[in-house]
Amino acid sequence: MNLHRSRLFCVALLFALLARLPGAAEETFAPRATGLAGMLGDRIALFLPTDLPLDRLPPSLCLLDRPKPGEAPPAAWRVTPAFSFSDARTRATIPVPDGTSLYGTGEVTGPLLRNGRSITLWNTDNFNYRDDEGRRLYQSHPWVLAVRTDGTAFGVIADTTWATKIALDGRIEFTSRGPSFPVIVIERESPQAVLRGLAELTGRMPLPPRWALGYQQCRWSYQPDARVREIADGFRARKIPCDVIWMDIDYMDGYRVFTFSPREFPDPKALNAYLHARGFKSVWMIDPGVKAEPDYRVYDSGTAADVWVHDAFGGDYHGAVWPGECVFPDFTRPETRAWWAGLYRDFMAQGVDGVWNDMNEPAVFNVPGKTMPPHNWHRGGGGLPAGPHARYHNVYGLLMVQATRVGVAAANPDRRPFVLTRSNFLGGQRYAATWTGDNASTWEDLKLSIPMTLNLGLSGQPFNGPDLGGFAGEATGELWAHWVAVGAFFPFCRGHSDKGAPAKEPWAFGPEVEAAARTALERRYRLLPYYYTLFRESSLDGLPVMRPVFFADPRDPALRAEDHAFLIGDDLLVIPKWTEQPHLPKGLWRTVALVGENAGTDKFQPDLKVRGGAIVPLGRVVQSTVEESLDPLTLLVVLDEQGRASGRLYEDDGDGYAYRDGGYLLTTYAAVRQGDEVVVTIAQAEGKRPRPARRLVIQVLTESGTSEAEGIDGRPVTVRMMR
Ligand code: NBV
Repeated sequence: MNLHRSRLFCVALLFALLARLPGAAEETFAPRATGLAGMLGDRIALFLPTDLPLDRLPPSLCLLDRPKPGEAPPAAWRVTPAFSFSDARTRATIPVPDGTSLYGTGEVTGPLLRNGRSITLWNTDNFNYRDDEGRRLYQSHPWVLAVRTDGTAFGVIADTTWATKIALDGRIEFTSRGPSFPVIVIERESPQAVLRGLAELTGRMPLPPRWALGYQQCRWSYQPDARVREIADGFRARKIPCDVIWMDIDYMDGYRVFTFSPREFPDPKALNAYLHARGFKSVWMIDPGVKAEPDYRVYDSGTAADVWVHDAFGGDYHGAVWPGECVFPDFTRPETRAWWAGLYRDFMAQGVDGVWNDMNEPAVFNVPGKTMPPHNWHRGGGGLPAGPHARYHNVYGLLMVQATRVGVAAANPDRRPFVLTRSNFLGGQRYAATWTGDNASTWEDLKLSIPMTLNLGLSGQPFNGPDLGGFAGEATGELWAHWVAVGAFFPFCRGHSDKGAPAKEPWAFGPEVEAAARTALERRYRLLPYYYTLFRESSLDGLPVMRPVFFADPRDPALRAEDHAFLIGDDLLVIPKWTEQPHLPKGLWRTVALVGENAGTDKFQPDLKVRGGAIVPLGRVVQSTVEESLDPLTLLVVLDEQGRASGRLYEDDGDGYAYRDGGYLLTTYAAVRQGDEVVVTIAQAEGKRPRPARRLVIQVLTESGTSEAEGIDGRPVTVRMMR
């Protein structure tokens, strides 16, 4: 009874607060002193307002560990937040020196440089990025990366899950609808070092299976199963590389999650076996909304385990999604997460390779705000306090994919899970990859997809990308070809389409576009050894795979706002065909051709350049990552001014966990010019995996062309340079 009354009181209070908040005019904020300030690690400081003592700190959903502040920040500490409070909003303001460039803030739309922008953190099912022009999307990252004019940088986390506005006009300001929150500042010598700090605090992306780096084909409406087979066969018949076919909601029985349509997908195991036999993997969608229908096993078992989110009055909340009236798992409860994880056992046993969690903002049809009411009630547990949906809304997706990942991992303990999520929160890279939701087949969204992907990477989420070709609407062949040509370089590389839209498979637009797609994807497949090496590094240091060009020289002001050209790792520069006067890093960069293309004359393919001083490992063109691609292994060498270069190649089983016990091979190759020759040797090798007996092809790119030699991997190879 008491519990019920206190809940009603909370809800009433919440209503009162929420009623005052939307569109509130300028208010005066009462300043609050900083209470505790203490160091959390190497140049990382925690700041708390006076009304938030350390022992009252709520558990953090983005941080790996509960903060344990040590000594006070040094006297010379440069970035200190000012806390204030007014009208039930809490605020932290962080001064920013003139000329500082601001980034991060997650996946929202807009240019790479976030200065002058205002962003709302309130996860929203935002079809076509229509609400607020996409300044509020499916995920929340209360995080800003700031790069000063001298190239030094700092990053700020506002550790709150409540609806929050980030204002970036001349200062960084987080204004939250929730209670006081901690602020964490990372102060380091470069943006890269700040991102390493972010990973120290919030964790890294676990190494994905190698197949997840291949091209992936999706469409809402691949049904029945025969259509899925036809699409898969279409790739192999046309020799367009592809690793994964995706199953959208169409496979379910009346959109009931964890079921298969008896009419259209009667034998998912056989379908998966068909795909596997042809070198494909399959990823299948699971939404959070569970049809509220007695005798449906998921509903019955969830009801028996008492897992559903409650409404303000303590009953199960009901809302409409695809299957009709649904209930929603309360993922704040450990019991719910365990129940949810358990559902994947039988599901994965059908031969499912990966899981796609959609609609997990959570999206609800025909209600204001397109989500459940803010006064719904989550019961928490395991250290998470009970609280209203307003508190847990932004982490609903994160908690869902945390449970999904556990379930997928437990179902196949010898395989690395692959989970894709639409909704997530800062730190969510620990559980799932992501994509940028329902974009449109427009030039505007193609261009936007680059800064969006980059800023997600600068917010700790390296494994992401847009729907290539655009989800909604009709794509012209021209647009689709340009999109796949540049999209072949995104970390997550998947073509997708809305149900009602005309076909968007690579062959849907005629021979010219099909050929462009083949070239684009063959380029990606040749580069997969380089990508896999970068993914492995990212799983250790948290740096993005796709990087803004200013990473090449954080002191060069000209690079700070480049929206179109980007880097893959440190060594590969991608310059989309359609970009005008891009700002490119200085120094030596040489154009490369990977599959005989001529980016200078090609209509679609971006210009690709390799950094002077780099060695980039390449594989053969294969149709999927199931095929062996590293015999021969090709090393692309571009010498620096001193006639030297080096680069790394990471190899392991491509799946499973043997790599954790040393079952990998990390080779550092080095090249040195000696007179008319370049000698390539192994400078360092690490790991217990034996070096495969294989051929090595060395290609040294110079101003006057490419000099080539062949040898055996593990032995020095000498290349005679052309005169
Ligand atoms: O499941 C259907 C779609 C899916 O294809 C898309 O990728 C998601 O972002 N889903 C949204 C639900 C309906 C969108 C209109």
